[in-house]
Amino acid sequence: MAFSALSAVNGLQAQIKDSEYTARRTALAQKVQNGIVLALGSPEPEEDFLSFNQNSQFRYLTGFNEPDAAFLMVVKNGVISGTPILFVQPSDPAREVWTGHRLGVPGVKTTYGLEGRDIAALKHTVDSIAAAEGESTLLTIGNFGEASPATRDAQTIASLTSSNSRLTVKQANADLLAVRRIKSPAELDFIRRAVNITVVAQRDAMRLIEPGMNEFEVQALIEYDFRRNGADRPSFSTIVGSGPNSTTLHYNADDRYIEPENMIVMDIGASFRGYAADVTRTVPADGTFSDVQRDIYSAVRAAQAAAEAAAKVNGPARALSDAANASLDASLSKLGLIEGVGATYDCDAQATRQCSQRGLYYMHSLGHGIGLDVHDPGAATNSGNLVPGSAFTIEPGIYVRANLLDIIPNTPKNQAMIAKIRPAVQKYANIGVRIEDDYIATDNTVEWISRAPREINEVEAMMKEKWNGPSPRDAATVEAYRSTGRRVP
Ligand SMILES: [Mn+2]
Repeated sequence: MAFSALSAVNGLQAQIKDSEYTARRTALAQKVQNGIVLALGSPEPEEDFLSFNQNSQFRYLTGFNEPDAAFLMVVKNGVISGTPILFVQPSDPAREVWTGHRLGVPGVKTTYGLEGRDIAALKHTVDSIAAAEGESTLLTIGNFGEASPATRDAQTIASLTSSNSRLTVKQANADLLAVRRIKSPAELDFIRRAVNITVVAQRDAMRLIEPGMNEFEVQALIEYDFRRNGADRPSFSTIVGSGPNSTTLHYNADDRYIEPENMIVMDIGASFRGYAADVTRTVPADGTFSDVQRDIYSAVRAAQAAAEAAAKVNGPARALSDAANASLDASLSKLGLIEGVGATYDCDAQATRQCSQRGLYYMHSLGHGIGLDVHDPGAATNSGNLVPGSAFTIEPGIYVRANLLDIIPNTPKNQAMIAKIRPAVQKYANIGVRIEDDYIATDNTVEWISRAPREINEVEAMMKEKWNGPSPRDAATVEAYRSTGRRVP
């Protein structure tokens, strides 16, 4: 696969246009065919100290960023019937002293071109539309976690339908997720912005890091870079994991003092206008890879390069995982961490199942889609094809946990394996490496868009640069922020 040259991101689309929101709703209508679609926005956070974030499904469908909203449209034979309705909180100047501006019902028409109604009228509206249309299927989009107690959204749907026994409720989350798989040019621009900001933070973190520093100092710089460049927030909890913490996949306590011999995994992502980046770099605390660090790092980087080489537009995403797995098997075997290519172990104490020995060190999948969610629907690196408009990560890793040999089921086969791999596990203990990059499939190429240093010599050179304050703000990014409305005035 040929990666295209670093793309200039200048022809920025200022925002996602009304016509694109209409196209998204039209695509959903086509998918569901018939029914009343009801999407629930996120509630005002109950804890005072949390910021409001609209859920991705509602944001995708409406672009509306206030709490306690709902969206309703009637679909007949795959076509939207009438004008969709956006239910919002009323504008109340006295209350807005506390909450800030609310668009209010009249603003819905002028800002969104939808019919606006007070959220208090939701139940009445559902009942009357169901009666008038003779429609009996309510297609719901929201947070319907199956865990008990029922989520707020599930309770809302239950109360909406409690007095209307003719209404059958069907979840339509999956239908909307399917529509979200392929990103529009405007969405890809937002993703690029988020990625560019994240790359700046990775570079600055490499310049800053030195032994004796705490993980939270690195986290603070990363998140400072995010916000000062216009990111909304981190798109997930910033992971800065040093030494043993580098082997914990979702470590985010970020409060350990960094020692000279540590590897440091930095798995970070900015969110820009709602769109997520997800970029991981792993660096040696003292700025120079030791031999053991180099062994593991090179194995991970080789697996990533193998996956990249297998990435073809419209080609199967599975090919990427296959290539990475083959590369990791060869490397792990050479390092003595597994008994050989394709070797297995008993993954339960009854020895009923065999698992790849590779999985002792690499226990996650190769990648995932990125978009409004950091784990977004889309042709990721384990299923489907890399169709144009796919945005995804490739992120192999090797994590040698110090206690690995103590947590493997105790069977004869495993004991034999442990005897063979113990020296290598001890040699590489507490080294965790993940390298994660972001990619976009265009019409004719798969483009690498997260160009932070990643070869060993590049990382070492970046870490030798003297820390001299954060990188200057990028003029194009500032302009992108200025020209990108939040739609809600
Ligand atoms: Mn990721």
